[in-house]
Amino acid sequence: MIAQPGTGAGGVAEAMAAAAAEIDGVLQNLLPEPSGPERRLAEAMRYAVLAPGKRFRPVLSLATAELFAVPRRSALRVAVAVELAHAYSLVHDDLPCMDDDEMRRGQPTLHKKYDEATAVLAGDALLPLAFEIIAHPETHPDAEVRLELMRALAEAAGPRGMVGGQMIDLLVEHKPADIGTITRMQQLKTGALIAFACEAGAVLGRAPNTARQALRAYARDLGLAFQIVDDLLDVEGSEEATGKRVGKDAGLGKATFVALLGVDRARTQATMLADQALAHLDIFAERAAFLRRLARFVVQRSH
Ligand code: GRG
Repeated sequence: MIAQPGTGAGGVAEAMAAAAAEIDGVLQNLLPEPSGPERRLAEAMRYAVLAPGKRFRPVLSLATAELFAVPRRSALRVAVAVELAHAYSLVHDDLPCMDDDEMRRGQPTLHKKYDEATAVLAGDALLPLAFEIIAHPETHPDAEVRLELMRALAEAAGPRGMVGGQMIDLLVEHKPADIGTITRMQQLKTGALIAFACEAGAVLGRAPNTARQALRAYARDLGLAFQIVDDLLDVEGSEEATGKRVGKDAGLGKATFVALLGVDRARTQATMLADQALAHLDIFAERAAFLRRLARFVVQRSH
């Protein structure tokens, strides 16, 4: 179990840390061991993935899987696949041809620590590893369930997901963009993988359609709130807390929720979205207590 319903609001950080430790244990086992002439690749993959991230997306997968009594081993494999896909996107997002960042998760970005070609290859290797893990029978005995997970992850990562969102992101740098464009960009770039993370638990548990739709709606609102807070942290946060450079959006003249709405309205909007996310969990009653705490964590977080 991630957290008992009785855990107070302050318990969310501890519950997330405990789940993150479990996720990291599985990541350690499933990432390739550095050996042979290609050992540099495995070292680079481990450097990027095992760095101290929040593990927010895999924690979401574990929490939704718990709603449907999915065996922990299955849920952890999918959770790890989600984190690998996320880590790949961060490695590529940081490259000089993208955001050109020097710090991530409190340490030099992968291309700074190693080199650009190694960072490209490590990112390239992380995404197929995610699919390889899902495709393995240990993830779920039913091949149709595994196939559905693979299709959904492909959609979340591809042109109708993260990569599509990244394309819009690059196009709106130094250009005015309206709230509709920014919302679409964030739904693809950030929202799609968060939606996959939430729905994956329901797919593993062969949940009824109503439950899946509720989780999709929760994830949609949560993903947008998460991104707005990410934009706010770029303005109000510190490099120490976030582990990455701050103030870069304004420096680039980038259209973000904060640039368009201002800090106060952006915060109000994030809180409203988190409240909306909670409303979608009503059908799960007390069983969704931890998912509710995660929604509150999203708007209260400082990193
Ligand atoms: C496919 C070439 C190519 C690039 C992919 C999609 C993409 C580029 C990058 C998206 C990565 C990114 C910066 C998304 C914004 C979402 C976001 C807030 C990321 C940071 O997530 P956290 O805060 O990070 O969960 P940690 O380090 O805690 O995991």
